[in-house]
Amino acid sequence: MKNEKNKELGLKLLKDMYLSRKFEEKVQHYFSLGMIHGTTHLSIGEEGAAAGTCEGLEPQDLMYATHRGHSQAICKGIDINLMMAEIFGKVTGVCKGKGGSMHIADKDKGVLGANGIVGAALPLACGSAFAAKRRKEDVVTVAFFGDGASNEGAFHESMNLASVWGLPVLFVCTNNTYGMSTHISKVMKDTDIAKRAIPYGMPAETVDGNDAFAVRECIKKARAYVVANGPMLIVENTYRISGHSKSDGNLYRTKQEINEWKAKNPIDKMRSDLLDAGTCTLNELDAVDQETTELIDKAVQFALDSPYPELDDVYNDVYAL
Ligand SMILES: Cc1ncc(C[n+]2csc(CCOP(=O)(O)OP(=O)(O)O)c2C)c(N)n1
Ligand SMILES: [Mg+2]
Repeated sequence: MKNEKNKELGLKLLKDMYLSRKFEEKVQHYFSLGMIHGTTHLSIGEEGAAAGTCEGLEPQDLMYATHRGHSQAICKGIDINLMMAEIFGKVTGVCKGKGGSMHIADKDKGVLGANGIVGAALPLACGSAFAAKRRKEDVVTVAFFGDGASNEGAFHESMNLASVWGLPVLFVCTNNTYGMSTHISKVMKDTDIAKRAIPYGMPAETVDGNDAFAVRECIKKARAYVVANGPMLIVENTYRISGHSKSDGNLYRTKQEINEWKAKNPIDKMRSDLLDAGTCTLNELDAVDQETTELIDKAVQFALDSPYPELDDVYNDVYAL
């Protein structure tokens, strides 16, 4: 791992993960002050999965994020100022402040939308992948979803359709082992989610979602397969350190479990991997830490300084009344 290329990639992955983490820490802070409305779902602890996946894609690729999609959208390249303003409901937001945390979208960056409906990314991804196939474009669509979503009908219908039609969809499961307060083992007889690809004649790969390098490598290979052959399922094993949503007493899991996963969190892992391999110095890693703190502070300031939309604007961009 000691060459320049890995250094550049490692620092990029680290930057993506720091931006995601610090963005969400600010969201949590301003939410607790009552300055952000609605609800939010944080992905603290899952940043390796988002960063590794997005870095394994090509810029023209498309994706649908989940309800826990801040890190997925940031890593795909949405401007953090515009995203922060969106979550604050400001007119400068990437969706003019009308979408908020669970409806972040930016077509120019290939983010076709986050979604509050669990599992909604999968059928939508079949649609954009169908379009890309018809147009013979070199474009893959990623459908992000959680372990819980893989128990839904939409998951199975989409896997079946994508497989039968040979659609260029990369089904990416962020397996954080919980659906709200329910542990995966209570709702799945066999918790090996990758096996769910077998009946659809689709290949699958399971990867350590806290190892951003490994995820990126896995996604790069999977992308090449998908463009040439059709859909594939990737299961990225990770852990949600943050609570499920705005209020979570963590009554369904132990402090010990959370602490064990905190110790394995993807940012610290990347830092120690880069240090141990001699790829980066401590100063280089700390510089990324510092730079991302400043970038997120600026994003917060941009959001705070931006105005709210005018009341007259409320019915604009509304497609169904
Ligand atoms: C169709 C649907 N059913 C239920 C919900 C309520 N809900 C919101 S998040 C969630 C858990 C989803 O678990 P998982 O897919 O593992 O994603 P995670 O929250 O762990 O990221 C549920 C059941 C919903 N939003 N949409
Ligand atoms: Mg889950």
